Amino acid sequence: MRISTIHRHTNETDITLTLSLDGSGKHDIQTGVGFLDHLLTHIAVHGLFDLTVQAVGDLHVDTHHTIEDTALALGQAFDEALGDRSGIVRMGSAYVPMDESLAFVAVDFSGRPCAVTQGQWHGPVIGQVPTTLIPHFIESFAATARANVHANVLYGRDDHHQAEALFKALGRTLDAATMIDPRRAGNVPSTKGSL
Ligand SMILES: [Mn+2]
Repeated sequence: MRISTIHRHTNETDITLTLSLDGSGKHDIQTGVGFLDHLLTHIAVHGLFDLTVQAVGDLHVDTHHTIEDTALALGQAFDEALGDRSGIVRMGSAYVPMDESLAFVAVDFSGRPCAVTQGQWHGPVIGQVPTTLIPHFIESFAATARANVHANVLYGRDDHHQAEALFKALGRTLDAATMIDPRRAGNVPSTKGSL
C-alpha cells in the first residue's frame, strides 16, 4: 500500500498528515487556515489521493509557518509513499482552467528538488493566504518531495480562481506522475537505475 504518515513537530507547528497515493479523493483537512484547507482539498480530489491533515500552527504570529510546514510535510509524504519510485510514470503535466484563469503544472519525481513558479497575483492575500506564499508552498513541497515542479499561472483576473486552477493542475499532475505504469514491470524509470 502506497501510504505514508508524517508527524512533523517544531516550536512553530505540529502537523500530522496521512497520504494514500492510490485513494479516491477522500479528505479531512484542518490547518486552521481556511483557504489552505481549500487548496489542499483540490489536490486530494483532483489527484484522487486520500489525504488527512491536522495542523496546529503559531497563527498568533501569522500563517507563514503553517503554510510552509504543511507543504514540507506533504512533500515528505509523497517522497515516503513513493518508496524507491519503482514502476511509476514519474513525470506528468496538466493545463487546468478555472473560469477566466488558466494554469499549467509539470512535475518530474527525479529525486532532485527544483521549483519554478510564474504568475501575476492581483492582491496581497486570498483569505488568510498571502499570495507571496503560493510560490513558497510550491518550493517547499518540491524540496521534500525531491521533485522538479514547474507551476505557472498563465493568466486570470481573480486570485481565488488562479490559485484553484494551479492546485487542481498540481493534483492532476501528481496523480499522473505517481501512477504505476504496468509496462515498467516494477523497474525504476531512470537511465541511472535509481531516483
Ligand atoms: Mn473555491
